[in-house]
Amino acid sequence: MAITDVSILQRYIRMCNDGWLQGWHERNGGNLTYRLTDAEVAELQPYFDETPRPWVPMGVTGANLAGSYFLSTGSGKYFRNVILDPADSLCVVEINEKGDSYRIVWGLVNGGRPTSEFPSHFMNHSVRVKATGGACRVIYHAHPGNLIAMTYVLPLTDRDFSRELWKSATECPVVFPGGVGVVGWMVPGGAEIALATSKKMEEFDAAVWAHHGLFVSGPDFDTTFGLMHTIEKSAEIWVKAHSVGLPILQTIEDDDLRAIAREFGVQLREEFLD
Ligand code: 2HA
Ligand code: ZN
Repeated sequence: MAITDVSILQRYIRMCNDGWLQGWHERNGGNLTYRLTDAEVAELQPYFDETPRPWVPMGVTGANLAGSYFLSTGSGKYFRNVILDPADSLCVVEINEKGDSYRIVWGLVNGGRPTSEFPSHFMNHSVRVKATGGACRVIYHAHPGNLIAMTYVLPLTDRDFSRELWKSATECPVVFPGGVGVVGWMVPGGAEIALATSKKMEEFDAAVWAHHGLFVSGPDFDTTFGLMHTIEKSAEIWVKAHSVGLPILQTIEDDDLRAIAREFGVQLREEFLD
């Protein structure tokens, strides 16, 4: 048996490849992290390096994640290549007892470090673990083109994006009744954008990065990939409807959104409705 036979790694690799097939990961775009369960760490442990690599400070602290282990894509690695050579593209990292540093315990066999967005992933995990009573395990960042296009023409507010996305496909208010948060344009890769994003993630399970992409969170790969997929599908419909050259004649009205919420038993963010 090889480490790539371990179920959690197989499912992680599949999600990377699914994102690639959707066209959300040009070049080295996007990144994925997964917080391993104790049982999964035990399954992977036999494959860990004899000597872990040195501790690396993250510039952010998540005390509630001290001692956790994460699967992460590597900085500069291409989602397209993950399925061909997981040990080159991916790593497992351990978080120290203060929750402010990581060390690589497996993977990135040809060198490298976890995703450049690891501080954002880590802080998002920290706040989502708190917000979901420990249920959140997956943070996923991608570059879906239609959603990015919307960030050039809509006001960059949580309310505007949530409303337009809810109204662009009937299932949206059911899939993300809390709406989406929006982070204005910032330099990616550091502690500053990590803190701004995690602030949104205290309230939302998805955060748009203006002119860049989307962060989503969830308890498992299906839900998290499904959230990315649903938001981008809605954005695709929005872009098509607004670029076809005909006036918008009808849409899902606010009372229709309320009716969906009633029928499906979800709580829409009331302050986003007229
Ligand atoms: O290159 O997506 O945000 C990875 C990224 C940076
Ligand atoms: Zn990105």
